[in-house]
Amino acid sequence: MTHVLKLGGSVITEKDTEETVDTGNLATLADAVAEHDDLVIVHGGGSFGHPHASAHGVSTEAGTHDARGARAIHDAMKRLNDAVLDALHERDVPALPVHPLSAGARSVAGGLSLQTAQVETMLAEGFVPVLHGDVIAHRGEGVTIVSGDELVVAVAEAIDADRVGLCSAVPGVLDDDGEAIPTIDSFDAVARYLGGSEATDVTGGMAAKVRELLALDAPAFVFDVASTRAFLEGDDVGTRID
Ligand code: IP8
Repeated sequence: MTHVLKLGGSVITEKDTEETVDTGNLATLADAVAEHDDLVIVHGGGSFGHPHASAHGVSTEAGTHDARGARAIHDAMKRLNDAVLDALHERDVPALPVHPLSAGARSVAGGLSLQTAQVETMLAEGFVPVLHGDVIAHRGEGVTIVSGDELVVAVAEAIDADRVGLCSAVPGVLDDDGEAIPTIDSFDAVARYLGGSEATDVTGGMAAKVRELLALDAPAFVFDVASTRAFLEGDDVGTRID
């Protein structure tokens, strides 16, 4: 059973303090991951990628030709990726980094093409690939941001993943009473609950996540840190999107 697991940026970083890892959450997640194999991890930007992206005016659609700015965003994401890899290696997880800037591009229309032969080969050889939201070359725009959620969808499709999980700061997609909606099978049915994200988030918050996950063949789940172990054990947790 192949899982793709996204570690949300707001989970593994302290979103309001720049470039600060939430070491407690990262340790809990790394402990859960250490008990499983056949897994691809993708992580978001949190207080590493997003402040740099907004400082340089870069989003998934608005690009820059400023190489220094692009590098500042990419380097911040590599620092967070290193922290994730360190936590995994401390627990003997055979994790390897995959940097999307060097593995893909966007067309003029914004469509993402991502090489995944390295991810497939790493998995086949028993490694755990760890991708991250990044800057990516974008025809006509310079570079734009590729979100962890887009990467999750692209990788899950390419490797034909069985299940996709998004570990987020909340226990699922929440309704107006703050309860996790058990299942979502259409965007319109839940659009009224999908507001914006509070901290700096250049990639669109929960609405963009739900749209992307609905487009996937594999079932996707949105849940919190406490449910990650159960997700990896095959349980339905949080909100199921399919
Ligand atoms: O946190 C965005 O990834 P996300 C990464 O998954 C950057 O939206 C570089 C801002």
